[in-house]
Amino acid sequence: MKILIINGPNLNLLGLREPEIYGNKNYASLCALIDKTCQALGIDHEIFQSNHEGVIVDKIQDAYGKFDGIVINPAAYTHTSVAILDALKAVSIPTVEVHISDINSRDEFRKHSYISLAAQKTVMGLGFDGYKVAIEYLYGFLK
Ligand code: CA2
Repeated sequence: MKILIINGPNLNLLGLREPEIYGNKNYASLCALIDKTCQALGIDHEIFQSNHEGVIVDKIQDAYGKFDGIVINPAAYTHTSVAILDALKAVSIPTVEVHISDINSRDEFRKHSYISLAAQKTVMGLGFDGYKVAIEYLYGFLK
């Protein structure tokens, strides 16, 4: 089993600001948690981060035939990107959406997710542990 973990814009800056929302750990420690979770389950994985919508679309297209599942935190593109939604629908790879914060209890504009329309499940509000929950769910779904 091989899964792709995609992180969207500014997530590489985790730990720098807004610790009350995203915690005080940095992106490297998020990647370490993902590595540890995948290793424990015997999952082959790749972590990918980009600040660019088209680059994320290209990565999803390129995942076709190479990955069995996707975990994605599209960050701000969650609320704007029909292009990422369409790419996920086009490749039809089982996908779990994850958010560190609870997007339903923040700004009004964060309550809508285009990505949810292509996701098997959305995990939110669990901090970094949400990635663990998302990977474990995807593992159970694909197994
Ligand atoms: O809660 C999440 O995981 C989000 O996807 C994070 C996005 C936000 O736009 C979504 O509405 C919810 C923001 C990621 C940027 O994170 C920061 C990193 C460093 C400093 C401040 C924010």
